[in-house]
Amino acid sequence: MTQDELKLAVAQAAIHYVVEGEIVGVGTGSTANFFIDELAKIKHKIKGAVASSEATAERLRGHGIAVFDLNQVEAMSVYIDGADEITAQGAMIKGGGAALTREKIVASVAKQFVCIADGSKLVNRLGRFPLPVEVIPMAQAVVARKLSAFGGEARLRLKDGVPLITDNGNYIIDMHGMQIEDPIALEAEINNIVGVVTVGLFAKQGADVCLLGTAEGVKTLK
Ligand code: ABF
Repeated sequence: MTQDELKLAVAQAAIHYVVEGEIVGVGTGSTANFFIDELAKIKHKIKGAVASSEATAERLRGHGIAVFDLNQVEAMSVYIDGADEITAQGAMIKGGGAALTREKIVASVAKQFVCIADGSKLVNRLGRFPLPVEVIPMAQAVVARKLSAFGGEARLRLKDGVPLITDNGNYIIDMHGMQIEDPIALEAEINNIVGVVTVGLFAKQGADVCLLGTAEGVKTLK
């Protein structure tokens, strides 16, 4: 199976977690895009969605799915999103798509986080994928110096030769070469640095369920 076929398979499996008549939280990225396209097929059964990025909102609206502002939504049964890396315990690195802050906010409202990922995302230890950190632009240099103390190399993410700007108007620093032994502790430490908006470690509140696409079919890790 190709990677896209694996992504489609987990997107289809995730539809079973959508609760009829409710609002569903929707992530960002190529796997989430497969999910959005599947969600469109049952759009008459849901009230709508909350999007974790402008790109996701646009794709949802393109399918005629109502997109709600999170401030209008008090509760959500499920948030469905991809990941850049995930452990069997459900800790994740996210933010390769630069949407980590909104992803973490929407996920925090949902009762259940369902991660959809092809098998290549499953790791024993997080850190091979560069760890994204969203920062306030004026704090970029000082935050980068402080992040370097954790052992990796801090690199400002660029797009077309200039700093990438997130949906929130901030920068992303990617930490290369991290050895993440204790994701929950590191998440708290990095979030405590002044100037950091969000770190792309989702460990304190990780995935409750991971639907993993493999050659043998979709595996459910809980
Ligand atoms: C989002 O999309 C991100 O948090 C993660 O960075 C990325 C995964 O993208 P893809 O599904 O394209 O691999 O969920």
